[in-house]
Amino acid sequence: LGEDFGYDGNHGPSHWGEEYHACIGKHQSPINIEEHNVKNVSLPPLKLFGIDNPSLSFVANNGHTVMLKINESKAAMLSGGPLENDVYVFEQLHFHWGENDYEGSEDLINNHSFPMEMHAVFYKEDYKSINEALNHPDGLAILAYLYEVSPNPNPMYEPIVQVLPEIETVGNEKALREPLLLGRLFVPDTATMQDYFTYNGSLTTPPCLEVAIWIDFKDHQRLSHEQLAAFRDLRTQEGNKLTHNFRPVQPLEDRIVLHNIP
Ligand code: B30
Ligand code: ZN
Repeated sequence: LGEDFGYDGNHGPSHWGEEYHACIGKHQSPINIEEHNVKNVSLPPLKLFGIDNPSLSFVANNGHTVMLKINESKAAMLSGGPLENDVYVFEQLHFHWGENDYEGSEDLINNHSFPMEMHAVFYKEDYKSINEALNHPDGLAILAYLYEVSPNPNPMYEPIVQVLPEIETVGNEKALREPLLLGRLFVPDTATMQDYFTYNGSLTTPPCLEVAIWIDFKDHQRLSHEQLAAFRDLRTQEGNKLTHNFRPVQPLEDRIVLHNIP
């Protein structure tokens, strides 16, 4: 809360590097993933644990996104795939969106933007807390989900969308009315969970630390226009509508994006 960054004008992404030097680094996120430029690999299975227990959770408006956290600690864990035998603990999930249904995702696929992207942020268990994990290049693993517009609302997201009007003001938080099954948000389709892109990058917001192993699922989730539009009514610290909160893509530099073939 209260970080001095935004998505427009003097505080916009092109100015972040003035205050946060890591933002002009060479391994930044997001990126444009060119499918003809990826390296196909076959990694060990990516595994999620603990996601079948319903968890009490709350959503908060921090002025740059809406963030969902779970009341219990260690509600979900991630391992396998590019993480090998390391275990990562769920910390929070949040969303990035645009002012219309044609933009809003942070990572692009073949230069194509999607109207929304969800980030599920996990920290490496060995580092004990997210704050300590931010000091290490393998500190975070972030699952990225891309959305498409669909004619019908996605019922899995209704518990979140329905409380958005109650957290329009920065600093507001609201418990979800019902316990949430994280597994329903994370793996709607187990069959496609092993089909993803992975690369090393950064936080997409200041301080832009280069500490994240990104895992972008190829399969897309769906939300209706009305569900997407509800996010655009949230307010920033200054009281303006948070109509968009995606960072433009950053140079790939010397990195190689891997595509895991299931
Ligand atoms: S992202 O997934 O790359 N967009 C952080 C984690 C993931 C991403 C961006 C940032 C992060 O942990 N930042 C430092 C902690 N934050 C929390 C936050 O993200 O919201 C700082 C804070 O308040 O206290 Cu602003
Ligand atoms: Zn994010």
